[in-house]
Order: sequence, then structure tokens, then C-alpha cells
Amino acid sequence: MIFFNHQVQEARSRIASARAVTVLTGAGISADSGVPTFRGADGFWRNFRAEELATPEAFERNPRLVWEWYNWRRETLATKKPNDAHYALARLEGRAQDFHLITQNVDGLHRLAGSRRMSELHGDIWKVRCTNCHHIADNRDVPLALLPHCHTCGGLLRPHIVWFGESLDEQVLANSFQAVESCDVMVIVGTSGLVYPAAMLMPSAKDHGAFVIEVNLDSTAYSPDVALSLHGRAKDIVPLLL
Ligand code: BV8
Ligand code: ZN
Repeated sequence: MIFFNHQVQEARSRIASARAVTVLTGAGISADSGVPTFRGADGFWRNFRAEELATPEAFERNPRLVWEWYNWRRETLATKKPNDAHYALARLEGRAQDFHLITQNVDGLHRLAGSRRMSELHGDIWKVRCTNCHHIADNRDVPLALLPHCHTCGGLLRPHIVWFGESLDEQVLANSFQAVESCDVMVIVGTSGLVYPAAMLMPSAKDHGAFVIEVNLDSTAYSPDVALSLHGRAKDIVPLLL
């Protein structure tokens, strides 16, 4: 159990007195739900790294392999539940005067925990998009047909996810920068800060005067520049911040 050290106390009072709070999460918040992170030891699948498979080139070259990977992740995720950190952020949404959650995760656990004011920067593993007519649909089939096709036009479906080398949705990105530029407090939970442009959100928050709090097991690329670094598991620390 984490003792109520002065850093947690300061984080709590900063959040309680904030007019606007923006939260950025990464794979680390879902680690406590048993979801493998990207760059941890469990970040491999059949000794591929995410960066090798989550690309349009990989999908072009071998759509079956890429769908096998996503199918494996969907099967793994189908049994996972939100943890206390996800639920705490959903509660914070209801309390803070002005709140926005930005997640890099595609696992859908924030929505499952009740978060609504949320931007999914990198898409949603439970949605598919047609490579031909671009229709986007919810799809929770587990397992998926190995090469799923569009019911409307028969085109090959792809995960509705932003791959490396692909641009993020303009509107989602604009909303996210707006949220970090207008908040008093930014809380960053469970991200290594290595993926761009998501990694630009923290510096932007700081430039606009936000008090930045980081929750992470380890030190990260952000640590030297944040106001408070709370080291520990997200499921233990995030509930203490409310
Ligand atoms: C783009 C969907 C414009 C896939 C993802 C060189 C320099 C700078 C940038 C680049 C570069 N080379 C290439 C780029 C651009 C590239 C990029 O940033 N690459 C990185 C690897 C250097 N970015 C892009 O391509 C982006 N697009 O730039 O568009 C453009 C357009 C055209 C041409 C060129 C450029 C698109 C990026 C989106 C990629 N898609 N996800 C999928 O999921 O299938 S990113 C992927 O990484 C996930 O979304 C994940 O969320 C995200 C970030 O990783 P983290 O969440 O931080 O996870 P990680 O494992 O790294 O860290 C976990 C952390 O949790 C750790 O710190 C750990 O300590 C902590 N932790 C663990 N357990 C716990 C915990 N903390 C608390 N409690 C615990 N229990
Ligand atoms: Zn179609």
C-alpha cells in the first residue's frame, strides 16, 4: 500500500482546486488489468515488435499476419476488465469542473469504466474500417474471420487504428491540444512518452502554465520536466488522487 506521502497530498490538492484537469494515459494504465504494454518485456508477439506490425506497409505485405496479431490482442482483451485507475478517472470526470481524458490506448477499457469525455488518439481495437469504402463499424467478433470483409462493398477491412507512419485524426488531435493548453493540471498515467505526436501534449501543457503530475512505475522521458513524479502502480496511485 502506498503511504500518503506529501507528494500525493500535493497532487490531491492541486487536482481538487483545479478549474480544468486533462489526463493523458498510455499502456501502463491497462497493465494492471493484465494487458501487455508495448515496450515492456511482454511487448512481443511471435518475436515481432508492435512497430513492425502496426504499419500500413506490414498490412499491405501480409494482411493475414497483421490480422492474426490484432485477433490475438482482441481475444486477450475480451477477458480484461478496467482496473481501479480507469474507474477513478471516470469518477474524476464527474467531479472536476472541466475535464478531458486523452488516451493512446486502443483497448476500450476507459469507455468500459464509464469515461465519456475522451479522445482516443490512436483509434479503437473494437472498430474496423473498410479499405475500400472507408465505412467504420463496431466489431466485437472474437475470433474475427481471419480476413474480414466489408458487408457493404466486400472490400478488405482493417483495424480502425492509427498505425506508425499514419497521421492521427485532425479533429481528435486539435481537441487534445486544446484540452492540454487550457488546463490548470495535467495528469500523465502509464506512458513512456516515446510516441509522437502524443508526446508533444505534455510540453504544450507546460508551455501554457499547467501543473504536470506523472504517475508511472519508472522514470520516463517526461520525468525531468514534470512538477510531480509519483512512482508506483497506476491502480494504487490514481485512486488516491481523488
Ligand atoms: C505520425 C496503435 C505523422 C497501434 C500506436 C522518430 C522521432 C520522432 C517520431 C518518429 C520517429 N520515427 C517515426 C516517428 C513517428 C512515429 C513515432 O512516434 N515513433 C516512435 C516509436 C519513435 N509516430 C507515428 O508514426 C505517428 N504518426 O507521426 O504521423 C506522419 C505522417 C506520415 C509520415 C510520417 C509521420 C502515429 C503513432 C501512433 C502509432 N500507433 N498505437 C496499436 O496499438 O496496434 S502507438 C502505441 O504506442 C500505443 O498506442 C501505445 O499507447 C503507444 C505509446 O506507448 P505507451 O502507451 O507509452 O506504452 P509503453 O509500453 O511505451 O509504456 C508503458 C509505460 O507504462 C511505461 O513507461 C511503463 O513504465 C509504465 N507502466 C507499466 N506498468 C505500469 C506502468 N505505469 C503505472 N502502473 C503500471 N502498472
Ligand atoms: Zn466497404
